[in-house]
Amino acid sequence: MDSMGRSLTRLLLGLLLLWFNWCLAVGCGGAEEGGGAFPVVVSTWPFREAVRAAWEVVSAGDVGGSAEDAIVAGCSACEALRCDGTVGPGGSPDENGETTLDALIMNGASMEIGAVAAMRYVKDGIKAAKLVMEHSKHTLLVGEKATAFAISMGLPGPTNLSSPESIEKWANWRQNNCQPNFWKNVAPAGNCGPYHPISLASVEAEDSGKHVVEGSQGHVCHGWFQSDNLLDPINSHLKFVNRHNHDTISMAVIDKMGHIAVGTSTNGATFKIPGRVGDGPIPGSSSYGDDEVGACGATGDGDIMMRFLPCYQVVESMRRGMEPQDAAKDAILRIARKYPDFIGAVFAINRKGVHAAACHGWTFQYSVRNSNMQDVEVITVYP
Ligand code: SD4
Repeated sequence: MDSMGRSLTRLLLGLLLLWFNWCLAVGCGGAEEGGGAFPVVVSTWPFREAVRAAWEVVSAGDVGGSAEDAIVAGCSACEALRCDGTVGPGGSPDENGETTLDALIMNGASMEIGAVAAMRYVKDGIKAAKLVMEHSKHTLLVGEKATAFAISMGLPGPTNLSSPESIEKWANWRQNNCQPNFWKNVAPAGNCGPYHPISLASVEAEDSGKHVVEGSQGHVCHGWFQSDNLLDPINSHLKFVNRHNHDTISMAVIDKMGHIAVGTSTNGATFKIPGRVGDGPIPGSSSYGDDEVGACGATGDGDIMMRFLPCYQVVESMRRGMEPQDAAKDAILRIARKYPDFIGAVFAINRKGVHAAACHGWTFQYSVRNSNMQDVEVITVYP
């Protein structure tokens, strides 16, 4: 065999090996329902433009772009469009009227993560997160220090992240005596503060009073306690956790090589206490992925959800053999058992591309695009 023949043989053997590895990674035994059509992009909510932007990157050419680049393209599109007013600049003002950003990106091969939390004055949340992952050995940077890092690495800023809409929303809330809000066990109630803690003993005494009244008068006292935000912090909180003030984009991409990346971007919860960090930049809470298993994205009440790391749970359940549907339901149930009133959702996708979702307290929608589809498809999930 001449040297050209030997090179050709080596090339063919190399290609065979690549194909074999890919089969090991994603399976070549035919598509399962909803699976096997790579690349694939999944995102929370009907964020069609974001999914299209990610799809364009990951489906381009023979090899396609990387899963990480697709995540950045998709989440950046949502930030630029200010999806639902809850992603990117111009939404979810905190108690001071300021918008801050939480974002995370994860590489499912190396398990590297970059994240920024409560980042001020920079509008590119997901790009800042990717800079943390690629140019530092850290995982999470916060506040103004995250801002300084992002600007030093070339992102535009400092920029005012407020919009006329966010300022108007905040002004209305101030006019409404800063109600509802995220405080509990503080005085003065029904007011803008400054707040001071009230002793838990006195709350317990009030609570036992409540039970006595309930015992003697049925539910007559219910309305009275609902209006008292000191004694009913959970209900007062729920009044303003809904689709349009509490939302996020979490996205998972499996590229043509079967490599997985995930990302999340959000401006968090409206009227949060300044300094609050949601689940968005918390690894395993808002999103998580592992090339060997699959990925997960979450949305909802981050203050509750981050206590359970639902996306870590989903991926680890799938690693132990659960189907995406069961893993998603299980993660949501684990939270609902402790917080029956919580609002949230997760989607799950395994490495074969089979996807599912589960939700609690609201109707959830997620978006999918794979090579079997002509365009993004939106799937509705009921609690
Ligand atoms: C948070 N989970 O900050 C985020 C944002 C959100 O649906 O609302 N997600 O709580």
